[in-house]
Amino acid sequence: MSKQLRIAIQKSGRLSDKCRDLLAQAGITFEARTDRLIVRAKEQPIDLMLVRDDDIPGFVSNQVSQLGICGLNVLEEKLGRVSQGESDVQIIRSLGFGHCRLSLALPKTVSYEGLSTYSGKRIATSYPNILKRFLDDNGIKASVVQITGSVEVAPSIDVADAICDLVSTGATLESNGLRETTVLLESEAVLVRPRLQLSHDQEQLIARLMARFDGLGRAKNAKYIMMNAPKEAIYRISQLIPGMEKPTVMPLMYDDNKVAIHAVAKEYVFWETIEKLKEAGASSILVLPIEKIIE
Ligand code: PRT
Ligand code: ZN
Repeated sequence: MSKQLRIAIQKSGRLSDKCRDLLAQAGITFEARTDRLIVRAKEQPIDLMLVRDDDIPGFVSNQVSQLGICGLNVLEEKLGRVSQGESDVQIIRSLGFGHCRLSLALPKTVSYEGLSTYSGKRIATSYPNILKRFLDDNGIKASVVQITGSVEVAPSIDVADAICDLVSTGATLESNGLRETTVLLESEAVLVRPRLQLSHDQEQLIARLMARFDGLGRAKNAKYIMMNAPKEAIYRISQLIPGMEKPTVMPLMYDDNKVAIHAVAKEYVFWETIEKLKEAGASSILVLPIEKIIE
């Protein structure tokens, strides 16, 4: 049974840097630049497969790789309703980057009167499977025109009457005179693995990686807050700090009336919170980033 764990990520594209950063933060680093398909990690029995994002679902499904990172959009296009558990591939983490949505859009000149507006229309897309499922689910009969790139220009060159494409800011639709009407799928990058049990070593490596990802996830918005405060303000202050567990309270030298308060705030600390801390009597407030939280 194999000891080596393969992780498939996008070779070059919107997700590549974020994937490498995430792995690096989890302590797994690879040669910075390479044209090879498989790169060995420096510290662990882990190989990185650098491939097109479209190949990642299939590689994980066939267990060519035991972990993969790709957009939910690609995953559900290639393997069906994975997020509803209908696949031999399982989503084990949503990664909080690569956010976008798969949407239907019409030329602005066409008025939208509900989903039935798409009946009988030609819809251009690179996501024919998700689109067909959506149309079937909603009882809409339309023809799906499969295009691999520049979907947004299809209506203007009369290849289609409407499109179904990824949208992030909406600028591409806007500059092509299109209006988003319906979101089919909200997507972000997800970490996937085969549903079936892997070798003991591979399962152990995955568990270790997950613990590291969770430690990073917990630390994402967390801050370490330090301040001085009058003794009588301790309770008020502990209520102001978001997501705080018990603070550490320490005496201050040469000042019996004040204490030092140290605490981990597990949620985002807004400027408003700091201002309220000051109003409650806190001074010398320091807010520091936290790299990892291991519980
Ligand atoms: O070469 P390879 O096949 O690996 O890459 P690719 O060209 O197929 O994918 P890539 O790198 O463009 O995108 C990888 C993944 O990033 C996608 O599968 C999504 O999960 C995610 N993602 C996030 C996006 C966007 N945001 C996005 N905005 N993918 C594409 N777009 C495109 C969209 O297709 C449209 O053309 O950006 C345009 C719209 O953007 P806005 O901001 O104008 O709305
Ligand atoms: Zn692709």
